[in-house]
Amino acid sequence: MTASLSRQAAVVENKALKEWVADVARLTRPAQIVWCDGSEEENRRLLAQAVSSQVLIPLNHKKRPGCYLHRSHPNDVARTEGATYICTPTKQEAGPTNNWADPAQTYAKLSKWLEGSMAGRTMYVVPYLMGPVGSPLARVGVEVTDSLYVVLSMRIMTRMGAVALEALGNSADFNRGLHCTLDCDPQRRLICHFPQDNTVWSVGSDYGGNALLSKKCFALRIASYLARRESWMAEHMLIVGVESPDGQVTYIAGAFPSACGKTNLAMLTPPPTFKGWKVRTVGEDIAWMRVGADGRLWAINPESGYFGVAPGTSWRSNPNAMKMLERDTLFTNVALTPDGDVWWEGIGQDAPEGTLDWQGRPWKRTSSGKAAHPNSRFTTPMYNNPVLSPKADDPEGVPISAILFGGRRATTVPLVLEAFDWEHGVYLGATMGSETTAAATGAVGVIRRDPMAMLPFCGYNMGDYFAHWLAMGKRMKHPPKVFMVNWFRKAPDGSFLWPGYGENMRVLEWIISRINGTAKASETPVGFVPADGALRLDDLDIGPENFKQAVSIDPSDWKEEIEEHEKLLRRLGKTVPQELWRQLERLKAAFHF
Ligand code: OXD
Ligand code: MN
Repeated sequence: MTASLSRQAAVVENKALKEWVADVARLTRPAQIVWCDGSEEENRRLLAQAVSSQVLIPLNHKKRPGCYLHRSHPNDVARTEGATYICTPTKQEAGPTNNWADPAQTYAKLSKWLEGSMAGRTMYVVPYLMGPVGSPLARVGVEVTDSLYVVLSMRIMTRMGAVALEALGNSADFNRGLHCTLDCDPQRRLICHFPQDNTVWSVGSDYGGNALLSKKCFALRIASYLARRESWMAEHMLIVGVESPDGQVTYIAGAFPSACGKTNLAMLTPPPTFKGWKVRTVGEDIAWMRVGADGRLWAINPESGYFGVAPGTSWRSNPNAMKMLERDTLFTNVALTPDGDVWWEGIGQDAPEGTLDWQGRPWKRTSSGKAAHPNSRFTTPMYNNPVLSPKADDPEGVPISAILFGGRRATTVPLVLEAFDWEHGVYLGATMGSETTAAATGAVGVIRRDPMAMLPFCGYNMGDYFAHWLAMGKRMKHPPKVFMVNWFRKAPDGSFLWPGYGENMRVLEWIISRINGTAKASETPVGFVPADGALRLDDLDIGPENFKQAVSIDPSDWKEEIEEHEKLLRRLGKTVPQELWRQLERLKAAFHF
């Protein structure tokens, strides 16, 4: 270790942190240790290093100031759920939806892989704060990593450096994240969580969700475990504030599986006919929520940046995102145009001649493959978002009036559906299904049950998670109303029945009117749907027939759907709360099945 670097470490006074970092260094044996302070100067230095070591390609700084392109290893382009483990003392604690491994054996196995793994390389220590400074929900994590890409991404995604050390003080209560890229070999790739130790060890991948340990690993898998123990919630949810023309703001949280439009909904631009309405983003991926003294559910976004899916983002689908991406953004696995700009499928114009694909190979419109990887991403500070909510940095967070559950379903699930009450809402979330996307490795377009969009992210037994949701409902005097939404329903000819994107404002307006008790609904066996004429369709290019289909409940589809619900509850086993079985029976009886 050089003298200057040891001086940096010396200013860190937290004994538990220093000891842990020393332990990791003894195991991985780096040539040097760099403690990150989160300063501008440090960022400039690390960016220059990333460019000279070809971790980042600078983009055209006239067109996109402060923007860079990163190309990941072609075998490392998405979260790898098969290599993701929950390591609890018993398999039962992890439950049937998680891969499980014994903690002691896993530490031993990974320690062998990690022995001397950073020899000749730099080990970065990245302290970070999840949540606004001073929030009762905020928590500290420290990620030790050998990846410059991870450090630069963590600086965008979290409040990183001195601010985190200050929040930590002398406490030993921080998430211990150890990340090592190793040789990026899928055979030696494991993302292991030790909830009892508030620890994550991730090796063999440099991809976002596997390697930015603040995100899925800490803020969801580990935090969901801590949240149950401490009576709060860590959820895969966006948070938006919707302001009506009279200035009333309603906060809504929404759980959607990966790559199902959370970022677009969180930054929605209302259509022209919704004059005076504003949608502002508090968060677009993760919500931490607690019951406030007023008996309502209060939410913060623990992150400070967005790691969003690039393909499909355009001036039409998400103009706010396009503005946000004009500067200070790291792009991963998008295509590169000859003038040093980025391109992806669905960006709204054709790729110019001479475009290179996500692996740097010449690409033509007639090429068989995609230019940008379907899971290519942008990493950008939330402060770039032109519609960022002024509450995004508020330590108290925002009070949630509605929770949405949304999947990607071509059939069965209506455009919007209101649950009868909290318990019924928990049932709808618990049994929701969605078509798989490119966000994780594996087949795309297959319907899988993804309870509360947390299937890949719940750090403990799913049945116990449902019980926690029910218990949280009992703790709230004013629980949010629960809705199911589906922007992706299709007509028999395969076309979408609903235009989606900004037009989803119409659904949000109906939801807000239901909260305020002013909108009409029709009761169906599965919940309330908008009554005829209750959801505004003015200036919209879809016929009333399409809309009718989009909100219809087809008993034969629901017969199959309910069979899938039942299979899921059986598979989850004895931890599933009786309340959910009761809901299933009620649903069957309502349909006379
Ligand atoms: C994400 C995901 O990156 O859910 O947010 O995969
Ligand atoms: Mn996500």
